Amino acid sequence: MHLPRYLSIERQRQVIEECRALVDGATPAYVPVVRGGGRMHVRMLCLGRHWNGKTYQYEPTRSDFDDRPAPPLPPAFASLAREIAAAAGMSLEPDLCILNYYDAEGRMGLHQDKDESERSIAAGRPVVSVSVGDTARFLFGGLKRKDPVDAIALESGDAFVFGGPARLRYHGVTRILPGTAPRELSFDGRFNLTFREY
Ligand SMILES: O=C(O)CCC(=O)C(=O)O
Repeated sequence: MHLPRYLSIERQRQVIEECRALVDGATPAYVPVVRGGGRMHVRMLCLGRHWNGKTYQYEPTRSDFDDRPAPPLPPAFASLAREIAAAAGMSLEPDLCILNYYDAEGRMGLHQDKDESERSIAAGRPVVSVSVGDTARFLFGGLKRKDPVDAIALESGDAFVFGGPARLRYHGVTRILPGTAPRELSFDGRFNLTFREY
């Protein structure tokens, strides 16, 4: 479910402020190198639990990078995710968030979010995605990699929720449209937060 402009400009501003502080904080965002050696095209910071790009598993500390513990999920972020899940008619008890910063060259290949617990995925607990800043060209496909995809513009303040039978649908970001963030935000690039329940 796509919830365009779910966040007011004021709430977008608050999310950006918090994200900026987190990605440049004591445990900063970094560019993951994944299994096979490829560098991702985002700066990533996992909150609550760390997603290890080498093992594709969650862990408490960043053993693929600097061994620092994953910073906690801020309570205000967790309640935002619960609120959005409810607005989409679903329920989520988020215990982790993957926060990604995309610059003008940022992108993310088509993938499934399937590293959370079997219980969570089987229950169809949704992924709640929140975007702020520049618009992204987001692809949302089917349950198989080769299924047809819809291209959706995710704009600043948009939420996107996929759960239930859609929980394992392939998705990715082909490009960022630089300079499209609302001018009032004085922000270049894009933050995307995906909240999940392990
Ligand atoms: O940036 C987005 O909209 C998608 C992010 C994503 O697919 C992920 O973090 O798994």
